[in-house]
Amino acid sequence: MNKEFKRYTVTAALPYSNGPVHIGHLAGVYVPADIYVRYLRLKKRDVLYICGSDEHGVPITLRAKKEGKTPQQVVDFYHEMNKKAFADFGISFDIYSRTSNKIHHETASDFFKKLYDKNDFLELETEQLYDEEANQFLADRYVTGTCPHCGYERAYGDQCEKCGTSLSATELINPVSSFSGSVPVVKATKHWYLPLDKYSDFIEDWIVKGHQDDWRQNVVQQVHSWIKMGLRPRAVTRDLDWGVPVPVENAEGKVLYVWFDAPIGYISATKELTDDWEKYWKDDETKLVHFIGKDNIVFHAIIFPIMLKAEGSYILPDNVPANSFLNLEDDKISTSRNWAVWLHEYLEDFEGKQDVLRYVLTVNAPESKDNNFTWKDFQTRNNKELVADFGNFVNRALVLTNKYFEGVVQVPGNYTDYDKEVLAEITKIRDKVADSLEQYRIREAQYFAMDLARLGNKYFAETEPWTIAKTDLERVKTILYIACQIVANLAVLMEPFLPFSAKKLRNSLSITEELTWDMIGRSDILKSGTKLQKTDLLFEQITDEMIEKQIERLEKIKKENELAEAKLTPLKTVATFDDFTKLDIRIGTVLKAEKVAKTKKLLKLTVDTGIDKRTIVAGIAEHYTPEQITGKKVTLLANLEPRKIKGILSEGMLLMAENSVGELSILTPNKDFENGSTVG
Ligand code: B3M
Ligand code: ZN
Repeated sequence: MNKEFKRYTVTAALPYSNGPVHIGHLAGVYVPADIYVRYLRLKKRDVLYICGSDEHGVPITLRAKKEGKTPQQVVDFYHEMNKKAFADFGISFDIYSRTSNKIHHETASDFFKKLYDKNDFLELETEQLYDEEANQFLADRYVTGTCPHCGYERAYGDQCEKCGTSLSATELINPVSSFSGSVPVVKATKHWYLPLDKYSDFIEDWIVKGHQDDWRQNVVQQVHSWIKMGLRPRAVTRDLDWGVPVPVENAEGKVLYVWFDAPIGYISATKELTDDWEKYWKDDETKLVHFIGKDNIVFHAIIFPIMLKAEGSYILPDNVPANSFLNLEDDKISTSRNWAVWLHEYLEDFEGKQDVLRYVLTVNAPESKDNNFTWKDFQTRNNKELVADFGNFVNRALVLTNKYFEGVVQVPGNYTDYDKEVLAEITKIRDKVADSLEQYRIREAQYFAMDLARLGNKYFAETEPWTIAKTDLERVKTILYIACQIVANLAVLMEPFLPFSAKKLRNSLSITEELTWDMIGRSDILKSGTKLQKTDLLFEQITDEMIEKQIERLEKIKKENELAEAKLTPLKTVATFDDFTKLDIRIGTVLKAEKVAKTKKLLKLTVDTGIDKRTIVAGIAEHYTPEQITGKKVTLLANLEPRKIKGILSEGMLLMAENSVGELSILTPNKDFENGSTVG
């Protein structure tokens, strides 16, 4: 664990290029990995940050089918879109490659071939689900059905998203083809299997015994439970026409399983980046780290390591920090339900505020359990922490230096004990941040880093340069010198977390030379005599209006989803014309309305029916206030047998419409008809 490494290969899960990326992606994988990598670069470590689009697999072909496009058109579109979104948020990949390119096809193909030639695969003919209408074998997401473990009715052929169990399509109860909607038949087909069972002891020794203390508990536990259930051979090929063709004879119409080729994508991307790629993958002195989401644990902690081990010349990951999921406003983020904050959309409304999102996502990073993003919290964190703590301190240091010393950093006088204490604190903060980062505790690291801004504020509160300036300008030189050093230290310390703001700070401080992590803590990062630049505020308030706009957008989506998901009430049995003519339906006007005491739902109405004025008790109090309904034209059933409700005699019934989510609406004629008009 304490081994010194010469270089680092850091990977972030390759997102499928079948849709845009959202805040859940950023929070779970790309921001934490980016923070870690930026820190390593500041430490002057040799590091590569590898990512790219995962462009194979059924999610892509399904999306293509839905959009009436070819798979290639789909991946081309989303690859560019996501590449740009990541760049816009400062995710500093050394390469953002893609698995549909040539170098990847060759690399994945060679990898398979090598294991094939060594006889590492089992070649098995098995019964698979087959769609006779579409002439297609149905693996993975081409088929849905009931999960044999938890009973969830929409489990996929490769995994149940409810209980997380990894499945094979033939285990599903009542399977249905996603292609044609038909019930599949079973048909024999040949595939190559990786015998995971042979590597069970290796995985157990390496992870469950070897990494139980330094890997995240969710990862170790998941691996452990897989081992306990017993690893089984797993097919690494599929009958599909989109993917890397299986590079052996008699394998027409077969491609590599997407989860076989995708992790090899990390290797091909490195190859594409540098001729020197082997030392990042095959040298024991390289630390390999996979940042992933929790649904990818088995692939990165069991299957890919077994592939690497079987191949024989590769290193294994030193850690696999897997995050849980981020919810949005207490609801699971979902692409199909449009329940997400899309990165490209965020930038339309919050231009230039990438760091605010990075910050808030890191504060709420789902490191040990699922976490939640709310717009209110986003606003509060920005206004209270970034603006009030961080921005305000920086602003005061710069503004006061401008005010008293024309923006020039002065030569400090003698330090007081308190000055020395404050300066010493910077190094301590740096080391705490580094310690957390080295252990992938990214949210804790950011919290510690913000301590430096808080330290700056405290320093001002204790020293009050604005008061002392009246009597002792010499002392103010020292105070502002120290304050500006803290700002300069923040420009380095915060760079991994808030790269855009760190850059702004460097500009404000006229820093042009390179700053490194180990310089943090020095009291002369910023030279005396430096002239500060005039700059804008580092962070701005986020207003209620901005937040309400976002909340309204989500409420609208929620409504649309509820309507789409709601079921209409089924039709009743036949009514004869005679049944209908018995009903005397009239137009009336509500003269008076009041709540019925001790009930939630009831209003007591006085209604002018044209014939008489009568009392009707109606169950509409949750939908109309007395004020809203008074004076309204309504439609009522006038000859309903009177009935006592809560001790009040109700003589008739208001006719109401009810929609699929249970909202009620009165029925008002769309011309101004007099009371007593008949309806029929
Ligand atoms: N594309 C799954 C996902 O986006 C997959 C990751 C591949 S990493 C090699 O969740
Ligand atoms: Zn399940």
